[in-house]
Amino acid sequence: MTLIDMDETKPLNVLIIGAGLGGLTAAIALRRQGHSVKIFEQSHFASELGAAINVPPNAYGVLLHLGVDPALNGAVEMKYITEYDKTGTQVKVTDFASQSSRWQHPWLLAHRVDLHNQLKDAATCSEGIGEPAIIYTNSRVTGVDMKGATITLENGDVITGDVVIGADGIHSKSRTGLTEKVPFASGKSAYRFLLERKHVEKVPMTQKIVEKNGNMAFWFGTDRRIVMYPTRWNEILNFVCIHPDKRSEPASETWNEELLKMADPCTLKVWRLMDMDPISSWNNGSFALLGDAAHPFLPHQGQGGAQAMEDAVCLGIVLHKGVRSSEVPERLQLYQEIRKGRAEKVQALTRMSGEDIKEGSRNNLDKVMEFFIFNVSHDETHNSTQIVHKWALQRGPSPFWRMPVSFGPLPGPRQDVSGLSRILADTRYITTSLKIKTSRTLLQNLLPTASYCFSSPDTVAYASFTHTRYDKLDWLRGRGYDFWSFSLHGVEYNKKDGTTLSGTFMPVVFENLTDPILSGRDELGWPKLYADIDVKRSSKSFSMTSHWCGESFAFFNLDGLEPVNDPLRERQENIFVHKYIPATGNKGVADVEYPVCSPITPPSGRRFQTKEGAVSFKSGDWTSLPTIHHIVRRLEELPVYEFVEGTVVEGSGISDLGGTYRIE
Ligand SMILES: Cc1cc2nc3c(=O)[nH]c(=O)nc-3n(C[C@H](O)[C@H](O)[C@H](O)COP(=O)(O)OP(=O)(O)OC[C@H]3O[C@@H](n4cnc5c(N)ncnc54)[C@H](O)[C@@H]3O)c2cc1C
Ligand SMILES: *[C@@H]1O[C@H](CO)[C@@H](O)[C@H](O)[C@H]1NC(C)=O
Ligand SMILES: *[C@@H]1O[C@H](CO)[C@@H](O)[C@H](O)[C@H]1NC(C)=O
Ligand SMILES: *[C@@H]1O[C@H](CO)[C@@H](O)[C@H](O)[C@H]1NC(C)=O
Ligand SMILES: CC(=O)N[C@H]1CO[C@H](CO)[C@@H](O)[C@@H]1O
Repeated sequence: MTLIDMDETKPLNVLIIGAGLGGLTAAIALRRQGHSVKIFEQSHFASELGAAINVPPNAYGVLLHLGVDPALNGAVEMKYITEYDKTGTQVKVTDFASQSSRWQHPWLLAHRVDLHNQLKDAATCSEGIGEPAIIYTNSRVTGVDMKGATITLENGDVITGDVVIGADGIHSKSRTGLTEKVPFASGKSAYRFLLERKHVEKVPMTQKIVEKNGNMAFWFGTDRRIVMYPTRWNEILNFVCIHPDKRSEPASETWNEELLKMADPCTLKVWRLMDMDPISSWNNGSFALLGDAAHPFLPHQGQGGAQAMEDAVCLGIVLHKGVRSSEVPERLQLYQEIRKGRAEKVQALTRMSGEDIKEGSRNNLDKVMEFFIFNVSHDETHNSTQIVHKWALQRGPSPFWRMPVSFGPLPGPRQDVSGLSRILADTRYITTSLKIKTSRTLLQNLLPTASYCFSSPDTVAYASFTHTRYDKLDWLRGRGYDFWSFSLHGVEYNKKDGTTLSGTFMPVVFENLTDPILSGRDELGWPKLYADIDVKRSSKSFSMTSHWCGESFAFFNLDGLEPVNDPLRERQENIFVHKYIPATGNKGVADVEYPVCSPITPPSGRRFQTKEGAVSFKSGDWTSLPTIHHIVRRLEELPVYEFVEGTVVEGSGISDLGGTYRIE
């Protein structure tokens, strides 16, 4: 849905602080929307440290949507999860691949450097959708003006854009404008190192654990755990050893020592695992946080990078092509509404799944599995798309909603797809009405409640059959349709407050197109039904036959039509209809029942008139007209005391009946 004119809007100038996994993914998402993206990275190389990273299905889906496929760059599909106890005894093997049909995308294990390079390429390459993002390395950001979308660099340079994204990681500087909270030590640290698989295979004691491709292995102690998984075409093994801060030395299991001995001291690093309480707001003005800057993650579920990527794809959808600079603050607020609840929930569950195991119990991998099965079942691309769609509808002009409601409001004669009014000035019409004098007593039976009555108690009253042909309707892409109605003149509606409205009561309308039938019934409350309508017209005559599935039941004729030159006094007329919608599953009970008034200005185009005319009906029986026999029978039984006149009016410009209202 498009609420804005794409041609009129300029791309946004996006400034991203930090070229980590989150900042780069955001750059890709935003360049693909046609925006102009600049990234400011403090480090010289803007390259990742070694070690590997999980790309769970929720993140893989995001990356594929953005045209980045880590599997093409050596990321390995996780196929098995093997659990060991602390002595190295195998406890359980889960065939993970057999479960993966639950998600659209597999679970990948990527080398961080490979993934980072791939994202950097996708953000900055000259091919691809949109303008390449520009990365400024060695550009440490020291200040942010959130309202003015302005950043200050360490060297004093000041840069202003339309939006600033703080993707500067766990020790975010840009976050300090939003909160005084800072990360705290979680009590655990992690060694991370990489080994070549071929070396591990050579050692008899460790050979067994690397037999299978795509195998993720866990060793559980009470307050420590080791996670190992392969990456880069299954040739490299990534180890994470999580343990209490105070014991930053390896456990003395022999196989464990064996592995550590193999690690290259240059790649072996100790990381203090930091945590942070949720902050109350991620955004202010034209500034928003993303990734670890907004929600630092513990590593237990491989969701830190994944949530940063979900943030990034959401940002691209919220700040889609065509968004104006002035809309940025409200859209960043929407971004927070979409993302904050989920990211912080996943963060809390990650924390729980890293808790120490109680003495005597096996491990908490079942809990971990349950969490991640649930939490990776999320598709942020599609989720954000739907939410932004709904949000956009709510703030546009309010169009009519009617069935089916699943897809949003329906365009109709009174509103286009974004709720704006239609142009009806070009619509051509020909209206032919045949007025008769007939029995007031019979007509009175057609009034649905005692609040409607004839203004005169005479035994005669006037009624009209009116056929109209519309052409060049904007809302039907220039097409038209035919309809005819029956109306009772000289009717009053007596309101409960004692006042009275005068007008014409319309018991039924037949139309030969479904769309106006449905919009007219639902939006206006007009009693419309379907019928085929055939019209023959010459300069002097008019004839109409109406059919239901080939069965003719209504016949109107006029002869001797002559042009009339006296100007018509335009006077507004009240058309009364009785809106009624039955309650589902509750016969005879209405969900909705009330009187409706459509004020109408009679057509004032070229007029022709005659006194020669006839109306007749053929009601047949319930076999020939199984759905409308009772209606036609009532029309058929009306005596024509006098054919009063026939009138044809031709012109252009019609009302959309937008002034229709509920009487009470
Ligand atoms: C041991 C460990 C294991 C992990 N394993 C996984 C895993 O398997 N799967 C997973 O999804 N996540 C994992 N994570 C978490 C994941 O690494 C982070 O959540 C993710 O990197 C966050 O991305 P980011 O872009 O928000 O931040 P970062 O990747 O930290 O990037 C921030 C960037 O901003 C730059 N920067 C900082 N300050 C400034 C400044 N003032 N000016 C300019 N630039 C600045 C930094 O140099 C950096 O490049 C793990 C984390 C740890 C510690
Ligand atoms: C944004 O920050 C300003 C200045 O600190 C503050 O007054 C304002 O309340 C903040 N707005 C929101 C929406 O948080
Ligand atoms: C979209 O995500 C939110 C949480 O972020 C969730 O509450 C909602 O149910 C999701 N919608 C769908 C259709 O999955
Ligand atoms: C409605 O009837 C007219 C004939 O009067 C015909 O020209 C037109 O095509 C019909 N419209 C539809 C949608 O059948
Ligand atoms: C955000 C989210 O979906 N969190 C879910 C993660 O999994 C747990 C356990 O299944 C659910 O309770 C959370 O709602």
